[in-house]
Amino acid sequence: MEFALLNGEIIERSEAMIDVEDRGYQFGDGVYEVIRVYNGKMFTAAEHLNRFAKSAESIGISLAYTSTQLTGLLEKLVIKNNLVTGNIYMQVTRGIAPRNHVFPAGSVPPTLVAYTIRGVRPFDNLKTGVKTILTEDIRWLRCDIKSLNLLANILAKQKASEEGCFEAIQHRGQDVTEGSSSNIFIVKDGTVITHESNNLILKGITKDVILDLCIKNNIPVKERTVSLAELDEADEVFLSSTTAEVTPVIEISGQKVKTGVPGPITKKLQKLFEKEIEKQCGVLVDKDM
Ligand code: PSZ
Repeated sequence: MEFALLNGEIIERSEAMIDVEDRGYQFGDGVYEVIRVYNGKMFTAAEHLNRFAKSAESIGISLAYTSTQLTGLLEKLVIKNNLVTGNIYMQVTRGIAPRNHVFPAGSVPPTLVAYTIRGVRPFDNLKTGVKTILTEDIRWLRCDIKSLNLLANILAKQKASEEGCFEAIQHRGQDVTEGSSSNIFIVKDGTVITHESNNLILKGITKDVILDLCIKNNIPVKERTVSLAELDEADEVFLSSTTAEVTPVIEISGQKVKTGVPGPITKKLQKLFEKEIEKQCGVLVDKDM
């Protein structure tokens, strides 16, 4: 039996029901997080819960739980569902109210939902890398909020999928921003470069782990805007996300990145990232690389 968390209570997932007038359903009026679980333990849980609280606060939703309380509830959910390797999906919306763009008057309680999804690490992609396309970034100017509104991201990802690619790399004019559900990095002359964390991208938890690993291991790293021309001429390109970890990008819009195989710095960061997982979650048994 699978369980879900609904407003602080762990119940059977099939019994977790949401009203049709939930503002998440009608307006996408809410925020979410995806947390990776390895060996039954949450990876970078504090960082995800901190970003969750920040996203909620930035749109005026107040969470009824502290990060410590939420951690406890999610740990309980992981145990109840016997989750070993997979993800926790969690979202909060502005709650249930008669349909109106204006926030509901009075104190409508937010709707908080979490459930788990089983899923092994993406070994094939990690090993051989992925193909990508380029697409104009048509999103709003608050991409730092992990909003439930994902239409532009979905359309970009669908376009990539239809072209046989894993991800769409978005750009605003000549500036590379991020993937539809990942952060983008290039390596040039030994330096790792990725977009600064501002309103134009999501401040990825995986991105921040990678930046930290670079600094600790004397790999030169810079956070600044990367142009399409620089992407074109990069020695290596990789993407990062909670589920994709450090995934090599071997092709962009039909053009190979260098010789079209994962580069040495990308592979080094994959190893360092694996060590970081093991530090937090214990030895990985299903290592394949
Ligand atoms: O399962 C999946 O496909 C996931 S889990 C997380 C994501 C995808 N994407 C997160 C994300 C994003 O949606 C955008 C627009 N930019 C960057 C990221 C990476 O953020 P982290 O590293 O926090 O997952």
